[in-house]
Amino acid sequence: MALIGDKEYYKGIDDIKYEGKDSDNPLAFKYYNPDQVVAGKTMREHFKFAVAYWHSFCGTGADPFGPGTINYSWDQIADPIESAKSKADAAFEFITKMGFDYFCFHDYDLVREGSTIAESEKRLSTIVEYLKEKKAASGVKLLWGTANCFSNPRYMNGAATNPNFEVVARAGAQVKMALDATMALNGENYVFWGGREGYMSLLNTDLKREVEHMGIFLQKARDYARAQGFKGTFFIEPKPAEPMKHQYDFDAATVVGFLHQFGLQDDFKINLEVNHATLANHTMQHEIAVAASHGMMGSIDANRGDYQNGWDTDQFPNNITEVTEIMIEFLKAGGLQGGGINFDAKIRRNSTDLEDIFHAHIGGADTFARALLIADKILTKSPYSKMFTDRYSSFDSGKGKAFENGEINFEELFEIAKSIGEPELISGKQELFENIINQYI
Ligand code: XUL
Ligand code: CO
Repeated sequence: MALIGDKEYYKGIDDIKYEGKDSDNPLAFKYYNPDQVVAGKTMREHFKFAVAYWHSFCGTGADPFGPGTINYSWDQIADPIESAKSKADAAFEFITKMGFDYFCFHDYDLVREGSTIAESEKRLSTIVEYLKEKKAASGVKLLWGTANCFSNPRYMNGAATNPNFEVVARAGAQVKMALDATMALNGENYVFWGGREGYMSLLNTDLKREVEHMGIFLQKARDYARAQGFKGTFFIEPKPAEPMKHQYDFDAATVVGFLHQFGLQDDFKINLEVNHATLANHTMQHEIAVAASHGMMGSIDANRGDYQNGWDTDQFPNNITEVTEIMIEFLKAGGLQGGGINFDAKIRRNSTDLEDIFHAHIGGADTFARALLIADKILTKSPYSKMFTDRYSSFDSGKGKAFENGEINFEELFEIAKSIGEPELISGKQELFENIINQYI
């Protein structure tokens, strides 16, 4: 067997560097220049790009119609710890070559689950010790950890929302171990994505009771981690459906309400994923604006969906117009609270060359970088910001201001309306707004 730790996995591919937009080198950044300052911060600080362990080192391209097309050498290693270490070596080599600072994981992306809780715990703590060394040697950090409480058949009826308490307890044990791993690796945040927290049929589902169980579960998880000294932020990642017909964390607005209902609003923020927004019939811009309006814009899972179908294709971002509009909301929100840009995206099943995973991440990072540059120009150099604020200028003084301050009652509104007569029509100028975006692209 090859010497674990000494092997080069992505042979022939050097560190990816910024070469500028005129470079024809497919293995170079054209726009992502980590140290370039835009809107007061370096690109590296704005984005905190992270690689998703599950897609880039576990995903084989298998789909319901056929097996995977990518063979990872570490999957051939029978011993779970040796396999996990080999995978970690590859992961850290890749992240370092990309020049990114972060990774994200599910517990059993790191190491195969054991046949008992005790065995899983032992495996996790062994690989966590190894990852500590890898982190120290490379400077790569953990953006967030999470627990995969959706793949194992035991979770087929849900994890925290399972109608069987035994499964809820099992999920609690798993989340405890994932929290322990995240804390041991100095994870900056912890994510809850309610993979099977939802239902297939209301005929057999007590929705109110299940949502309450989820609220209590999250309170207890928070209390445990805080008692252990975890200072990071918890994120909920909304998704409206898939794998369940209906998922409880439907979208940002639903999650905001849920967090307030269970007193979680001070510890939790939202991790928004582009493709999940699409599936909820929202734009990502809408989701960011909703989360930001509640001070909960925590982190982003970057990808894109396919607008002709209705499932989670997790493609790498490449749509400049879409991401520019996302970056406008991102900058207006003052960036992310604690999180970063995690590429929760996978290469296509027929992308089978070693370098394809590099092209994918380069394209994703360049799309965000280019969109950030454009959005910053739009907000600071174009007429956009003035047009935007001018739309609301009637609330900046006089009676409008008094209304905004809550100082005008309904009788007074009635009198004001009578004295004004019919309000004039003021154009929303949508086409001009859209033209400005295109002009700056
Ligand atoms: C699934 C998804 C997950 C979460 C983490 O759609 O996005 O990978 O990001 O569990
Ligand atoms: Co995600």
